[in-house]
Amino acid sequence: MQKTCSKAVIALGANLKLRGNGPRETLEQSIIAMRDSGLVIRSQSRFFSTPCFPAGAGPDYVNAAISVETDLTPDMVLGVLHDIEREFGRERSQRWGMRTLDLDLVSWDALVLPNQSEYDHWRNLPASAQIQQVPERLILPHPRLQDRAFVLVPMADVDPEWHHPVLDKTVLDMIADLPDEDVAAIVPL
Ligand code: A4P
Ligand code: MG
Repeated sequence: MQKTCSKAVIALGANLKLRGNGPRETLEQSIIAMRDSGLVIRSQSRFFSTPCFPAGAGPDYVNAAISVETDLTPDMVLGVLHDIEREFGRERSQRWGMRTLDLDLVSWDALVLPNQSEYDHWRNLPASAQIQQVPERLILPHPRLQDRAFVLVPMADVDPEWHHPVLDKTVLDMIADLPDEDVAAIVPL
């Protein structure tokens, strides 16, 4: 029987220079590193300039998304992403702090991890607690996905019809739920 691959979306973001390269070059190089690590890249979004969240906390970001196919497990892919973040100079000093490279695993088919109740806990965490509490385990889908135009707009380039297994909405539905000004602020480079 033929082995079926999983399909996942990875969100990329950076707002600091690294070794003389701007954020866009860093994101481009990280995509090559992900490919070299064995992820099969099905499609790649445009690059977008996005205002820093929280507002005023640093320079604008460059964000993008890729859709990948893989035989690896979700935890193995997260390990690959962490290795590449390290290779590209990421230091985890502050939650939501400035970064040379952030790679988040956003979706994995219709998988909810580690289970629905823990996913609900992270998704419903009040904003004040989000900056202090960091999950120790992989949470899927990414619990802030639906709030973030800088994730959803690039994701719409690579997997617009992906269906959120808990919220029962597609990527395009989640974008339509965001304030118009949040979406308009995500500008293709
Ligand atoms: N973790 C659990 N689930 C996941 C997942 N699905 N993907 C764990 C990635 N990591 C996951 O992540 C913290 C811990 O969550 C890790 O140990 C990981 O194993 P992190 O990447 O170290 O921390 P973070 O990036 O600060 O947190 P998070 O939740 O990824 O934050 P966001 O939502 O990515 O915010 N503004 C603009 N314009 N563009 C951006 O890209 N990014 C952020 C980071 C803030 N502001 C931004 C942007
Ligand atoms: Mg992250």
